[in-house]
Amino acid sequence: MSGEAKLPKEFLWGYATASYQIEGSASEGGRAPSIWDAFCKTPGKIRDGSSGDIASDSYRLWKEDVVLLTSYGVKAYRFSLSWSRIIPKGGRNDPINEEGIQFYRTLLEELLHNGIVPFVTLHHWDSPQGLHDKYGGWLNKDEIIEDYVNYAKVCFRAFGDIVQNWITHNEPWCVSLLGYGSGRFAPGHVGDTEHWIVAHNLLLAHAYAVKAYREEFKPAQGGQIGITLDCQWTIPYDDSPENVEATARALDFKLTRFADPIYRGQYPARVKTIIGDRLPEFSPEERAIVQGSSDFFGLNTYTTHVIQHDGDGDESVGFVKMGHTRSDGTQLGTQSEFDWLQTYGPGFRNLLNYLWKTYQKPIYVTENGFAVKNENNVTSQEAIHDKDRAEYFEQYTKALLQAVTEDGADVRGYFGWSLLDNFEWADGYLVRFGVTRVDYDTQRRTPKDSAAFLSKWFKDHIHG
Ligand code: PNW
Repeated sequence: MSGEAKLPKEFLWGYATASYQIEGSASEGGRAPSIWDAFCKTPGKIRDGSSGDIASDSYRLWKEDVVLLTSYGVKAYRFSLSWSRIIPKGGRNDPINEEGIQFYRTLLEELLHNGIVPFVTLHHWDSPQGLHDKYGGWLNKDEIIEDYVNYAKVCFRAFGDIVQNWITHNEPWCVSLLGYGSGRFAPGHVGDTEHWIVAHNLLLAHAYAVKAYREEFKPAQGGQIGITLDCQWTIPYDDSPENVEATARALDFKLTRFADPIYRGQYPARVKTIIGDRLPEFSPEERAIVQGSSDFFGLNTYTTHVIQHDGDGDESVGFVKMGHTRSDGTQLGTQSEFDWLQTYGPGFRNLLNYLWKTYQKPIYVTENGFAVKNENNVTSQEAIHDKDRAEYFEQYTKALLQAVTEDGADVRGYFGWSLLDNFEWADGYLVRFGVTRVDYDTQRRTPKDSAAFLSKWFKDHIHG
């Protein structure tokens, strides 16, 4: 492969997972329920009526998962901690569950032993049900900030000597909008006011946890800490002024509303104008703590959306219609199992460039992946030949390489979503994102073709 452009030697690649989606053993080892355990028990919320009670059984099979990661040749692994495994009731005066600490400590040591760099997410949606019952969870600003910061500090203390990469929250947009706006995710609230409050409180909790890390732990531990935001690239349906404006608005309502406070200290003007006084304000002290509170840009991205203005549409996304159909009637790319996801590599390249130019922070792509259409309805033997997923990764790695080596974007890592088929939230086990097939009857893991593609691609495209 000599002569061909390559990623720098230090570039990290691997896979991402999340505690509630893979661990199972929901009532084992001292763990107490999270808001997702409760949500799954509400009839009608999960499409196949399932839950994460067993999931991909990784609480028991974690060692097999590390063997799998090693066999794939990854350099890094992103996973999340279950807050209610570590502090079952969740609060700052509640007891710590040593068994939970031990579980993650052992996993971390095994990863390091195999030369795999851990990226640890503190909050990937499974906040303790105890705090939700006690004071309304993310809606209660003062309480949740204190309890979240306490939880974060427990983790920095327990693992910070061997963890150098921390992520505070995964996708505050999903937590707030889907949890407290559309109600599609836990805890299932519906409305147009709460989700702005929750988003604001997530930003503050993140910022105060980062402050605590930087002041109390970083001097000795020396790691980095940041947040992961989700964003899809947006392109206008046509060049009409209203669709061009709608495209900028779509980005503001998805991304800038989180990224601008964090990297620039303020909410975007377009969002303020539309949401008015339902958008909470930062006090000067809070603003100062939120601004500059991420050492890197953690990015989850899956697709590109074609945007049209939609005056009567959904306020929460900025009155836009999102799709994949261009004005000439063609589709952007290959359709996945999800309506919202089609393959479109060039959008990924544009997004990386946009983020690097706009925020000037090193980027880690903390999730990127594809759900092959109908993969759940075929046999394991058929599913492992996941051509559409491998082609997706082929396009996205190409875009990544171009963004880094041709355009100069500072991207330092890439995590495919996901290591394993797992519990896909409101879609239960019906939608699969894994590069590894999981047979849920036996929990047997079988590598898919896409895993082989990524292993080889990164082997060939990182400087030795
Ligand atoms: C991300 N949407 O979630 C999450 O971080 C993962 O836990 C999840 O499994 C993965 O993407 C695949 O869905 C999303 O509706 C959930 O646009 C919903 C959306 C996007 C991302």
